[in-house]
Amino acid sequence: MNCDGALDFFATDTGFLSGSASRWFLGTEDGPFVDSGAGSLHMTPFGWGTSIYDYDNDGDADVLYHGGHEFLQFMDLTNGGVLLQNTGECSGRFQWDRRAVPFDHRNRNAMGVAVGDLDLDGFEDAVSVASFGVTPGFLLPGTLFLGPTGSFFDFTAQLEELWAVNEPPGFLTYREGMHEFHDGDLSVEVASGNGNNWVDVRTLGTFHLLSGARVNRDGIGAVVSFTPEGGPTSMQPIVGGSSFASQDALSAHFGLGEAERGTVEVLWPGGVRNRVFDVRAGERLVLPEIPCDLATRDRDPGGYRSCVEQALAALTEAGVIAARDQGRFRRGAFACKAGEYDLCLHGDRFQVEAQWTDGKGTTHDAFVEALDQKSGLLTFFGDGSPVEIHVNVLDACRDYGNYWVFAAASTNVGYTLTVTDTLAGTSRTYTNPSGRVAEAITDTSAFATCP
Ligand SMILES: [Ca+2]
Ligand SMILES: [Ca+2]
Ligand SMILES: [Ca+2]
Ligand SMILES: [Ca+2]
Repeated sequence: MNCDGALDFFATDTGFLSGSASRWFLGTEDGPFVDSGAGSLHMTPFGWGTSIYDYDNDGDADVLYHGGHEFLQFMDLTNGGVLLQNTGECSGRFQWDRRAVPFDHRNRNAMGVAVGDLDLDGFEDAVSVASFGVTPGFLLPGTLFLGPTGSFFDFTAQLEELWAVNEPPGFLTYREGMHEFHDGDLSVEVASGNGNNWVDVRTLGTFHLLSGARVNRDGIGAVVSFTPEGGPTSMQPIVGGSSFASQDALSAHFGLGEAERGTVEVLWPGGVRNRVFDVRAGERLVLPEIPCDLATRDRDPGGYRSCVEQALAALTEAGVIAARDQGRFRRGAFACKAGEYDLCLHGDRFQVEAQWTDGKGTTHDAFVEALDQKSGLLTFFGDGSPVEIHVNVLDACRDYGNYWVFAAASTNVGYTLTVTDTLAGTSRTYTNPSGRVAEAITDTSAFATCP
């Protein structure tokens, strides 16, 4: 809910009647959840069915919930259907968007809630189901026991008396005739949308389709993350039985706000991660489990690459992905991931790294710093030490049909510089022996891998 990389949850409670509120709990990096309270709302109504989704497609998760309850003598009518909007961009602070649920559901004993994009317009719609309904008869103010609580919801609070102390004294009598019960019903609310962009990601586990795969076909248990260009990362778990007696649509739906594209990453049950770059606004992506762990890539690049290639061939053969889409999954699997020792150039395509050797013969990784899309600096000795190598990877495809590697090193330390075209899976290595003044590298035939 606050886009900090730790999953959070929303828990409903009996609200006005118990003095506690439905509220969200924020995950922390090392495990425990923090009760963040109800914030400036003070108090929120009781709830049953709850869905966490980005109803306004602005890039953060909002909360929709319904709830009613029969307490023998009276019935709780406090919750007319509540949409709590995550304010700003993933602030994790919520305000009540009263206009989002214009129909007053208070007389429906709504218990089930599910969301999904019913009309495929890119905005998720909401369905709720009530176990019964009641025509208001003898209404009591809901804050009678507690209030007013100072909450925005005070004025929605109502109770319906079902039984009353009547003649003869000491007996409860059902208030027959005061109100009328009717069967539960289904409510469908279709979002009217706004101008924000979205993507929709359907996870597809490939157990029994690919060797080494472990995940069920719906991808239940996976956590999908989306990072819009220039925006914070939001997460959505694929959950079976998403709320009370309900099931949300099984796709992960993300709002982009005004962003045009972003990166999807999925963490499958068991720990394997897959990525897809450049997912475009309005795209409905089917994301198959490619059971090759990115974490093994550095340790065993050849094994990792053949695992991915075999998986992509098998998925194409099985008709799960189109042959023309192999390239994007390949890119997601192999692309450079920037780090302290890994320099990414030309987006995430080229990876530059170096190892140097000290006077005792021990090798160390060089620190990297990007300058722009085509160049970067490498230092050997850590913070504040002089720049040892300046590297350029130049796109000379148009005129010479090649990517070029140019580098200048002002050192006589021994080093090995490796530049990899992650998309093509080919590397060039340049070595300087210890004690020799390094020569400039002007490799105009480095990668014949255009475009
Ligand atoms: Ca969080
Ligand atoms: Ca939102
Ligand atoms: Ca928001
Ligand atoms: Ca819709």
